[in-house]
Amino acid sequence: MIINPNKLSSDSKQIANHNEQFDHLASRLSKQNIEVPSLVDKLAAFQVAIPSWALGAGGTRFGRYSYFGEPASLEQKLEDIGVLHSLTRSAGAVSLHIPWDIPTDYKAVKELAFELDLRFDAVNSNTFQDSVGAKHSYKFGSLSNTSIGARQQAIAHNKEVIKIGEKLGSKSMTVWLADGSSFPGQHNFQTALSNTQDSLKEIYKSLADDWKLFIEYKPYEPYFYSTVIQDWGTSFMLANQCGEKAYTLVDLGHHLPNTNIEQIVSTLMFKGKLGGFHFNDSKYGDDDITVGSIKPYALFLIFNELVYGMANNPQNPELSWMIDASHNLKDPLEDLIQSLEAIQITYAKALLVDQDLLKQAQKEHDVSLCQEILQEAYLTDVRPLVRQARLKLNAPLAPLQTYRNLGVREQLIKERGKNTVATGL
Ligand SMILES: [Mn+2]
Repeated sequence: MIINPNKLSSDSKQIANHNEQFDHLASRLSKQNIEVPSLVDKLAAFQVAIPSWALGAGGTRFGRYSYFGEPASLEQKLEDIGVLHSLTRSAGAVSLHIPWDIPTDYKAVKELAFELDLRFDAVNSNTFQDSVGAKHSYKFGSLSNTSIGARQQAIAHNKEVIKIGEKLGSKSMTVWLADGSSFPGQHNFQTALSNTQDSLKEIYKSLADDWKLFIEYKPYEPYFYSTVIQDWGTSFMLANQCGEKAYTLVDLGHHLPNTNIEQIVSTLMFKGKLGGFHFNDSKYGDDDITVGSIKPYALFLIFNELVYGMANNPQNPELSWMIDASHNLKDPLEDLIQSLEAIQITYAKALLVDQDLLKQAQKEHDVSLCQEILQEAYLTDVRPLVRQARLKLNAPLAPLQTYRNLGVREQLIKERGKNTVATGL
């Protein structure tokens, strides 16, 4: 399904309302010496990749409920992302998961992506489940396994993923290693880490000069006692061991409760080693729920460090942004629209922080003023800025409402039926 661009324009009443709100905010911000047009340009340019596994119903350990009309093929997944992108103009990339989404016809897939104005962001390898007919099992690990056969099979898979990405025009691969142990004594920590390091170095050899390797970390799950790449320090160490094309990837949900994620982001950017960033939100753990739905102020503080790093750390590369969420209750497309909205809103708030004034207040140890500066930005209703960016890109002012008005899900069900199931967990 491809939305007719003529159906995306907002009505004159909506536009008049928006103009009034935008003019009011823009004149207020201009008085604070904020360059509103360049801020709107930054918002318009911000693009987030959608993973190919986020378009169907997600499951929990206990069950999975369909939304109907789920994409049954890679082409249909691209079309769904195309719908998101035309509604928001901020989802202009796709992150493929291998082996769930191996293209059968590369030329056709690339042409479709081009037509939908989508580029291929990082490709993702999977050694957290066994593929059909595989010689070795990953039950006791992949890149860290004590069995050399399992390790070699996992290395070969990662190299294959790079090859697939190259054919599509991707420039990076993300490794999230599920390896770990569920019981004390099960792993020799040093052996597991050493095997992982050697395996990653071997994979790294296959990277072209203009490619990046992202190493994602997570402190727990799927195993209960230990994870081989448990935290940013381990990921950072492994990335350094691999070389300058290897980076750490931060996923918001992959931290223990109350971790100061903004400080992690800041440290990594200072060292030029933050390569990728996965958005989601959580209450208890890796809940993978809608961005900004639980801890919007924490997200703002993280974005504040990202914005600071993007402006002050030329040693850090441009980041690969992706939404890594799972949809158990909401229509996945509606949920992703809400996440994209939350990302843009929070980015806009972070761009409002008066960094010069903050630096001065920090120098003078004016702790109260430091807090006031952050709160001033956070409490500003920036939605007119986000809408202005959309207007500039010919996207509807209210994407979710437009999605519903156009009856997108109903049409997808009509086209695809009720029984399609998207690949994924
Ligand atoms: Mn992730």
